[in-house]
Amino acid sequence: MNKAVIFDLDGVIVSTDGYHYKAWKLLADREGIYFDKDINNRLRGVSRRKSLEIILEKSNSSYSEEQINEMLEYKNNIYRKSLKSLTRNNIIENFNELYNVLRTNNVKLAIGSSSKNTKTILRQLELLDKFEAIADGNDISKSKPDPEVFLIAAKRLNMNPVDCFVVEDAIAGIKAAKAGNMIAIAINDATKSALADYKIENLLEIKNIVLGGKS
Ligand code: B16
Ligand code: MG
Repeated sequence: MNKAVIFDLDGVIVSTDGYHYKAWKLLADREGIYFDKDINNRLRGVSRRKSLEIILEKSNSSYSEEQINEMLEYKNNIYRKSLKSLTRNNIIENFNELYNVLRTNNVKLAIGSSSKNTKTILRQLELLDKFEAIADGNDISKSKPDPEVFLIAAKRLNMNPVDCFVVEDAIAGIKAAKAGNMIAIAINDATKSALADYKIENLLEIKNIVLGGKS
């Protein structure tokens, strides 16, 4: 039976969370809005626009569409500057080994990320040509926990959702995988989700989950 693994990007293959935090914090400070790491944690897997809406919950002001767009651009420009320092050395430990084992066993591999910067990040990590399909923030109208991004990835792989494993670090991403009828593997923050089919500490555990005894 054909199997596929759809990887979330931020928090699974690379940790850009610190860069997101720094950029949102600069915006929040500029606007005089309280922002901390706990609020930042709620932005995991959530689209840029929805992330700003969460940050603005702490503000009493109302903002025009033009101001919102300016804030999104301000944050994204800062974030994109920090992405320039990413190299393949920033790939999360054990991902490359896992990737090679899955490829050797003919498992189809895709990316399912909310980020509109997915291709830039993959290029920096020298991983851009390494996946059979990429679905990202530019493809979707509904952000995780909606399953849209994973369903697009499965379709591009020509796979049935039930044969797809999704690897996620965000609770919203686990909800999205389950809403899409996929098998959800949780790492880091996502292990708090009761919906996860598997909870892992190390990416290499995925070898046994997907391949069983075979490796
Ligand atoms: P961008 P993922 C998500 O990536 C991040 O976890 C989330 O913090 C971010 O707001 C979102 O991408 C959008 O990113 O501003 O680059 O479009 O975890 O789905 O790979
Ligand atoms: Mg993530």
